[in-house]
Amino acid sequence: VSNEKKCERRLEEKDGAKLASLPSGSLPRLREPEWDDNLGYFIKKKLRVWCRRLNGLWESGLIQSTSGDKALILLSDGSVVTVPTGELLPANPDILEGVDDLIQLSYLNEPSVLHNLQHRYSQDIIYSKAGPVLIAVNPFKDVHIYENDFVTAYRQKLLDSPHVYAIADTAYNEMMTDEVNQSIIISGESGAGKTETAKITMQYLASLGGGTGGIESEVLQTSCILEAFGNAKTSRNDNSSRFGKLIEIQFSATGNIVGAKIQTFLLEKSRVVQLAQGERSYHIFYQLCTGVSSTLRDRLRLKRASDYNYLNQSGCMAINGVDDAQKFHILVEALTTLKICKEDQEHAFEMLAAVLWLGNISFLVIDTENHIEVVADEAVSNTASLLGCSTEDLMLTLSTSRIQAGKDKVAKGLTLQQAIDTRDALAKFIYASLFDWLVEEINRSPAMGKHQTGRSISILDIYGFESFQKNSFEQFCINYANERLQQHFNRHLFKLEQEEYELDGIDWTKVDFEDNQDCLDLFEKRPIGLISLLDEESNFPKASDLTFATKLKQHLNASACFKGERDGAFSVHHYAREVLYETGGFLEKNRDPLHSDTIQLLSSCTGRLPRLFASTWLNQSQKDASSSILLGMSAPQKQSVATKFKSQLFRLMQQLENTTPHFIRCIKPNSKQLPGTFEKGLVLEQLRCCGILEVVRISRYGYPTRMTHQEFTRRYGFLLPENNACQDPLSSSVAILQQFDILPEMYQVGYTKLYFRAGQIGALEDVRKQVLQGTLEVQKCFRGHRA
Ligand code: AD9
Ligand code: MG
Repeated sequence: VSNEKKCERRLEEKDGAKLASLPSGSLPRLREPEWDDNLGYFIKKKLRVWCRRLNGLWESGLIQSTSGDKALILLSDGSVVTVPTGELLPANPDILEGVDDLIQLSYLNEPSVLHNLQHRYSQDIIYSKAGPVLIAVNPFKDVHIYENDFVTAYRQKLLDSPHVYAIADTAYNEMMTDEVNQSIIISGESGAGKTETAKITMQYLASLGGGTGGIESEVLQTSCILEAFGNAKTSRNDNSSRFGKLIEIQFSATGNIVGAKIQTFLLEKSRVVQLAQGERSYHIFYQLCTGVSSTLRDRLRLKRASDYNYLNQSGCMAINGVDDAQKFHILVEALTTLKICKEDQEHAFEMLAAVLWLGNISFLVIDTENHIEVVADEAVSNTASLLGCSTEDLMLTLSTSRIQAGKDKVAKGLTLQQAIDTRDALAKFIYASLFDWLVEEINRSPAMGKHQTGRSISILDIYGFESFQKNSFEQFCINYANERLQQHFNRHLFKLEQEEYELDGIDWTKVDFEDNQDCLDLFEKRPIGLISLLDEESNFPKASDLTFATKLKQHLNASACFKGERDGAFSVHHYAREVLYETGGFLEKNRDPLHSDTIQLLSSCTGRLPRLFASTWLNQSQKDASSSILLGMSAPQKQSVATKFKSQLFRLMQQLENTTPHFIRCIKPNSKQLPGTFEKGLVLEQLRCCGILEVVRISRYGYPTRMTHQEFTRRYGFLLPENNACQDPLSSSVAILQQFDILPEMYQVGYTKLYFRAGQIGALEDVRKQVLQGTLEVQKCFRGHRA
């Protein structure tokens, strides 16, 4: 439906006949010389070039002379250097300095793309386009472009420069006119600005779709709750999201917000019990410890944050410029707005306090085999009382494991490490269950409609591609998710590109694109793929992280995307780059084991939430077991973390496939979270990782420079003999192209636009400039170029 509508709209705009290419005359052709064989042209015309210096960075300069494969370059700082000609690339003409859309550039090489973004960034213009993709470079300061007058300006189309508002507005309009669900997919690395961008998008939609009942403010409040429970300070970002989320905002037929639904993905549980130096656990713990009222503090038996082992292990308790106590009050308000009653709020806080006290439970080694007993102190009694179980049951669960011996179960003492693992597993389980419960509660809130309106905009804020010095199971899952999203991105962009050409009626031989299906197969193929083999090894009692690595090598070495490495490691050739994973911890993290004793303990608690968490877990395990039987597995099995994540991703992709996507790529300009600092190398790396250069590369195959016939004739029309001046824009465009006799393979004429291959506009610009400067007469300009 939407395509037909769009097509109709375009045909209405212009009834002109299709002009695929123009007859070529006998005149010599004016065109931008190919770069490879034309250093001479750049010297003669004094055109700028990029030259790569020894430090790998690009600088702009002018070629003075060439000799063999060396060129003498005058740099902008006045110095002259000798550079191999292979290290030179063409720079863009001045009129293309700081263009809104990268594909307007005549030359799409990396230094040109980078320079354009940096030029804009230095003027606080943080948004740019790369074709249909919005690029957002994190300003790390207030840029004052989100106030109400900006909302109005974008709404009324008074502004059309790239902006999140423009993307949100397009999505909103397409949803309203075409009645197709939309999605806004935000990606980028940690600290790049995804979550802020998601909030800015929601804020715009809320102000557009502000209906009655204040639902939009409730929708906005969800961010505050999710961030308190799901964000933490990391070394990369003081407010880093440790989960992925999709928020679907639903609208009525009149365009008002009627509800929202939140889905979350793979919360980082390990953070609850283990912190890296200088990082914090989830914000909520610190907010609770500092902000809680004294009566509730007594009831929760709460101490200061620094008294808890789970919080004080990293040497970081506060965040610069953040008032945790104040945040706590804002959080409570948000919970109340979303109709989570006081009683439930307190139940939730009890669970948080229980987790904190769990971390303070200690063990005493009682024999030479490292068996332990639980130290019966306030940590144990407080945990038990917060959960609603007896101290004895809690101590028994943490110190023994009951195993089946014939018909009976016998208790076996745990070693110190086993006891610590059991305690930490319980803490992680309670926290993750609390998070899921909270999301459910928010979704159940009356404000969060159950409406299936067919008019919705989903905003995806998911962890970006990660490649660290040491990569483990978490990066494995995150990068797999990004691989899936990348495929969605590629498919869509190629489709869009080709659709635009077809709709505008131009010749376009379909171009194959570099698919990442091989890499996805490497992850997903059954029975021989990374995830299947991981599951198989996870279910095998004698297996270890090392046998897992060996197994991968045995089975996957034939895949072009896989490389077995030494010492329990393997590499995956991702779309962004190769990542080395170390298998240490993979099996345990994938199994995510929880003793049946632990579940039994929670089931027996008097607290409402512990029982709820236990029964939810049991229900899920039953579902897993029946599906594992359906899948033909020999014994019923709990689904592994990787497999669960995979099916979540499949569902997500299905959901996204049914929407019209809009892509936003966030870029982090420096790693110090500083304003005004643009580190070229870091930005370039991200442009590569998030596929921006790929988009630009795709465009290079096609016709990256587009101008409507109106724009084109406005700029170059004066070059025509006077009798042509009054023609309609399309005919004028064609006349100009004919006059200049541009090679037919260098452009296409569409119904509404002209499409040029890279570099063409530069040549026309050159003639225009000379005519304007009076160095070339209009009548003679063609002859001049023929000479
Ligand atoms: V992570 O993968 O969740 O660790 P994000 O979500 O990509 O990461 P976030 O949105 O949290 O990054 O942005 C990091 C910080 O950059 C914010 O806390 C702000 O201080 C800053 N930021 C991001 N976008 C903007 C903006 N448009 N204007 C001003 C911004 N500051
Ligand atoms: Mg985030």
